[in-house]
Amino acid sequence: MTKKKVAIIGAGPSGMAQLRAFESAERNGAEIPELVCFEKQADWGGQWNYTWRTGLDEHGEPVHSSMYRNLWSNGPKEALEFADYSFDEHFGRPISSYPPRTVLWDYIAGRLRDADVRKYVRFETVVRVITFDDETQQFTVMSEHLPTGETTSEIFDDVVVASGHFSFPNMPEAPGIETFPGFVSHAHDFRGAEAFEDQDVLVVGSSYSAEDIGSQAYKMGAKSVTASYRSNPMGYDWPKGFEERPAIREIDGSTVHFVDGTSKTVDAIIFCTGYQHKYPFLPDELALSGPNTVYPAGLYRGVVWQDNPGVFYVGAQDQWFTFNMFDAQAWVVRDLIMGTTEMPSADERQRSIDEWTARFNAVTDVNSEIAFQGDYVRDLLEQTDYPTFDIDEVVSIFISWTKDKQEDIMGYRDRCYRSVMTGTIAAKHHTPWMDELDDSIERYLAGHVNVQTGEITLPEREKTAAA
Ligand code: FAD
Ligand code: NA7
Repeated sequence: MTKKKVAIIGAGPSGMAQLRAFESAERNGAEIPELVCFEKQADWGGQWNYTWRTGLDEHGEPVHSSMYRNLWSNGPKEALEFADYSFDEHFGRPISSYPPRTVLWDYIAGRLRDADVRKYVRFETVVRVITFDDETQQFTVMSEHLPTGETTSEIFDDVVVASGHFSFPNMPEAPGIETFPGFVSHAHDFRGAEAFEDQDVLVVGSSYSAEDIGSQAYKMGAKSVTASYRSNPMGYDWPKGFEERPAIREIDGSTVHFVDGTSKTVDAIIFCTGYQHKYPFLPDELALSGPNTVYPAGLYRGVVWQDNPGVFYVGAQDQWFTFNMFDAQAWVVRDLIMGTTEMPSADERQRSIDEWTARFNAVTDVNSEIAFQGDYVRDLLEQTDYPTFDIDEVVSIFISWTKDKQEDIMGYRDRCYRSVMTGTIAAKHHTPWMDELDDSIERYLAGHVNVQTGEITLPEREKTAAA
């Protein structure tokens, strides 16, 4: 019998989880399908593989990453830790609860370093078109190798879509914006706030990006930061110079008028208005669409495309849980593809979708949404052999984290949590987040702070450079 052939689109954390899931089955003696993972960037890590470019990359391809230079984890690492590869195992000692991007990239990549799965990834290769043949029940995947422009068409039995959904901006209209003489951008193209020093900055939106890009601007010395909300303010106890206003009514030159009758003159406007589900390589009957939610419509167990169970999505949800949820999903997808778990009938899948949709519709607030996602992950873990972990503890970490932010929005990243996987208590970082302007892994892992003198021991390489 010929081996099944599986296409994985994207080698971000979700695609990497899928590779790890198959590799773990192989390590346990199973014969795994033939795998091809297509990744349009030159390295893996998805959003965590930062690129300085905005707009189009060196190949004229839209830049995938919405990441920025100075990003530090916006949630405690103890909530995203892999159950099969702890932070202790990777770093050999406790690290803080909110590491910068470079450190998280190192952790994600570190898990696969000895796993021999890189051979499955075709880097700098973008998937352009996928079609499904009703007769053969197979997919044709057309891809392009970006450096050479060479195109290839191949047949696959299953397709795992792991291309992320924080890449295509949702960019609304604002009346009069065409007269605005300052800087206008979307969070997707934001790479750093240093240029906002002494400027009046407006961020539009009231979710993670508005909160963090506004905070970055404040940290880098903006004269003022204003956040404009459509539905509800973030409501944090913002420092002086940081305030929230309701929706924009109109923009007149540099002056932004809000619906409450107030106005503010600003130098820069950054739309932090979220992203679209967009899968330009898929025909519309296979492409997920709709709002960014914890239970997107049309997916059995959040991963199987109900109308074509040869298409799987990993990481398509709005995310409280991230890396360990992608793992749980990838393990379940692996079992369904390999037939270790039988694919339920369309009716059974629909019954499950209806049941979970009803539960999702009963979600009323942040805490119940976190608990909902916890229950969802628990349900996945019950289906597969991914190492189980204490979901209730992760849910309570998320709830404490939301309280930490209410108490100190500029200082919450200095707090420490206990690992659900190993019990290790996070180390206190040597420098408060607000004062730390260097987010390199070398600086992050550098020695320790002398509590008497406040002196930080730097690694040899930096000592030499400084001499
Ligand atoms: P992505 O990371 O987006 O990776 C998708 C991959 O698919 C990319 O490598 C891309 O190049 C590739 N790809 C896309 N289209 C194609 C194609 N057609 N052909 C070939 N390859 C393709 N999560 C946290 O847990 N903590 C945080 O602090 C945090 N901060 C974030 C900050 C920002 C600015 C953003 C945007 C997200 C943040 N997230 C955070 C959430 C983040 O999305 C997840 O951590 C994670 O990166 C999602 O992984 P993914 O693999 O699903 O998608
Ligand atoms: P989100 O979490 O999807 O939030 C989008 C925000 O944009 C949200 O506050 C929306 O307000 C707001 N929005 C959307 N459309 C508009 C318009 N037309 N006008 C004003 N405001 C609008 O996206 P983020 O970028 O913050 O976060 C996505 C991921 O990136 C996340 O995982 C982070 O880790 C990083 P609403 O509340 O719906 O009225």
